[in-house]
Amino acid sequence: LAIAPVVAPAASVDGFAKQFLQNLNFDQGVTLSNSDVNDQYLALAYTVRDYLMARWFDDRAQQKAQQNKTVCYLSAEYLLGRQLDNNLLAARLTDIATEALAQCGIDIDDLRQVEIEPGLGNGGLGRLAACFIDSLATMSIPTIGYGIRYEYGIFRQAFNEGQQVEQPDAWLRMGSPWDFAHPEAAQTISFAGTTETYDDEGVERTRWVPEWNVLAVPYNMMVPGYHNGRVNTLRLWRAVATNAFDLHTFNSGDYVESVRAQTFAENISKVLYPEDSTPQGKELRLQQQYFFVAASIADFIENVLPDDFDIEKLPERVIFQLNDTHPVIGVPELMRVLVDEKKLEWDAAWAITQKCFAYTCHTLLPEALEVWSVDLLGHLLPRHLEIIYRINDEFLLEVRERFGDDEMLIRNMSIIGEHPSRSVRMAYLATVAGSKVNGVAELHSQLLRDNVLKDFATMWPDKFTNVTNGVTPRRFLRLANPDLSSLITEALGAGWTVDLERLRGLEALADDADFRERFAAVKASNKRRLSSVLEARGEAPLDDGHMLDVMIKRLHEYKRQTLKVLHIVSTYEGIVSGRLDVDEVQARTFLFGAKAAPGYGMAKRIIHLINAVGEVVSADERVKGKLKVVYPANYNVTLAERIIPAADLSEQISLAGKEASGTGNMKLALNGALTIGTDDGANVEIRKLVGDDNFFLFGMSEPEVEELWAEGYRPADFYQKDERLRSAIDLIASGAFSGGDRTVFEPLVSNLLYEDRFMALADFSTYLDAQDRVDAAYADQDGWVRSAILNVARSGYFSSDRAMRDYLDRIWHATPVS
Ligand code: DL6
Repeated sequence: LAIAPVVAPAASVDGFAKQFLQNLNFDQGVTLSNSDVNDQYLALAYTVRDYLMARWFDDRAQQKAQQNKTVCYLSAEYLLGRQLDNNLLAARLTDIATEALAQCGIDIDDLRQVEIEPGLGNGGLGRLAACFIDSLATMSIPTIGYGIRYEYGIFRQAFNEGQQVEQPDAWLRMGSPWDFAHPEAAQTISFAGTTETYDDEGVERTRWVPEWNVLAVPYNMMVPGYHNGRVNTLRLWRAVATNAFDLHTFNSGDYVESVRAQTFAENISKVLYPEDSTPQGKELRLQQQYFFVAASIADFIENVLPDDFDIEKLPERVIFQLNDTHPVIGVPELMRVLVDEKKLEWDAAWAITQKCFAYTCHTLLPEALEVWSVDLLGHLLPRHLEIIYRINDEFLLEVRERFGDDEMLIRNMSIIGEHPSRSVRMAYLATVAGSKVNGVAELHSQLLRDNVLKDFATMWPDKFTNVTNGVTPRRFLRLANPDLSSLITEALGAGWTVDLERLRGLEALADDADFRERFAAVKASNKRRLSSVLEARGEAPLDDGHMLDVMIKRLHEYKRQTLKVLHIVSTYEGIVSGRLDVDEVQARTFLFGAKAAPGYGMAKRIIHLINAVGEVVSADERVKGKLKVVYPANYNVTLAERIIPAADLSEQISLAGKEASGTGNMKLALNGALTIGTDDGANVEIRKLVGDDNFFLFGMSEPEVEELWAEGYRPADFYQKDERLRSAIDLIASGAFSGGDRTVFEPLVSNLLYEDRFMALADFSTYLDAQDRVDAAYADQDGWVRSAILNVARSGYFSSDRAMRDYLDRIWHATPVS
């Protein structure tokens, strides 16, 4: 039977209303009058889906027919944020839907609040993946994002007496209208067991005899391009037991034990690991990684490629982009598929594999570079370990050929590390296998070449490249900041949403007093909007006239939230001790948003300190109206979309050489916040673009950091030297923020004075000087707004569309679908 072509419903208010009511009746099983907001939200989501469906079918069919090269983005994390508004915007349905719902007596804003964002990522890396797939759809690049459909995403953060407590993120509990399960397309994924050789018509081959397996069931989500009628796919895998019941156990009467097997399998996609920069070598995490990567590779080969596809041509049809090391086990997996299943010669398989993978590194922290114990990997994936050993043997032969028998070099470059115990270095495996290796900002890529992967860069200089990160202007300007977007569109026309460099046109308007006034009015209104959001969450409202000083990012010592706290404490101490004239101090609200990895004790202490300082400062009459600290719990994408447009000052104060790029820095600059920052990550490029006059630089440069370490860093010397620093630290140590109990923050104080791995104390004095410059600049409101406009005007480079163009030109070489 021919399948009837799917036609999108009529794009009219009446057509939309009709479809919405139908979905309410037939999918939710309620009438309008007895529906609640969740029913209405789900019916609205189904309606938006209905409009996108025909395009989605078309795109998948066309992708198969056209045989274009597909970008397969392999990422263990996608921090998507809410979907409704993004999809309405992409499909040009926002006004139609608003009006259609109004006709039904529903305020669409009430439905927006119901959506629970899928928090399937930890922070920057996962949010970057979400920005990239948005851009690729908007640019009509055939793409499949592959990942894991965690049942529980990043934990919900709450505060109990100022301390972080974690609660499970049951994001699926009210339904999941944006994805489609396809059990018929499930892949069987195997684990453990042994390997054996066998005679295959005179050729000795190896095969894997696994011990157990699970089903990987794909859930497809639509990724609509902005106003281009294209819809790509994000395919997230969920683990399901292959046999719901172990029949033997079942028959023996142990029903409970037989169900346990199912739970065991389903654990694989149960929860996102909440560590963003210190991966624990946990078996379940390796299971997750192999699970989604093996399913994705099999899916692409079996379901996306035509049946008669010549596998030797694989590199013409796909590039698997490795988003950090999490999917790197895909390298031996593709080798296994090509050698063991497709029966290719090793060398031919390796040549194909190398062309099919490229690797993005997202860190500079040694502890963030994933390694897997050989024992664990060999136990869970025995055939893969054999393959990794062979890749390594052949690679080390190449090293010997190039550099001679330099045993130290060989040991340093080996994919297998020997200390402290034998392990597989996943970043090295990715570097050896990848056709390209890129860092995520100029400085980061340079440090990869010069330090982290130096020997590899010497061996293969052309393999290394840079692609500076970017953010999607659709979500982070057009949707998050509608008033600024309207102002920009009025000034420049609508094209900036897909061509962000057009923002340059605003430069001339920075000198236009009327435009500045309107720009400032937008910022003020965004602050009021944020204030209402905070009030609705039970926080105090924002005070008028305050500079909004924002530090939103994961809590990590290298990002130096402690330095920010020291600034707050120092200002507070300065006012109460009379060192600072209260009338001279610029009124500020310090806003933090940050989650700490649950097992990261020091980061959790820092959260406690921020909240403790906030409580004391906000309650002290002597600083009333001048200083306030706000720390809303559970910072996520939804909250970021409210904070960023309201911010005046963006804190990007990591120790130089530690933040790979940062992307919050880009979002804040794009929304007209001025940055106070070190020369680190993408700050370097932001400063270059917006200009020194519109950026507050402080702190040591990366070479200065190295030099100070080499000399022997003694943080206590800085404490002794700087009275402001001494007073601030002494105040914390005195128990002033812990009800007189000196023990509460003692570990934090000692860590700062005697270790301070991220050199907060060394950068303290230049940080405070830079904050004085911020105050002076803010006092000249006209000048500040001018700088803010120039920040927006010069941030076009940080669009993820540009980042995608760079990946396409330098790494992927894929072309748009016509
Ligand atoms: O590239 C996206 C994002 C960068 O902007 C951050 O600078 C970087 O810390 C983050 N990396 C990670 C991975 N692990 N660590 N650390 O989240 O990637």
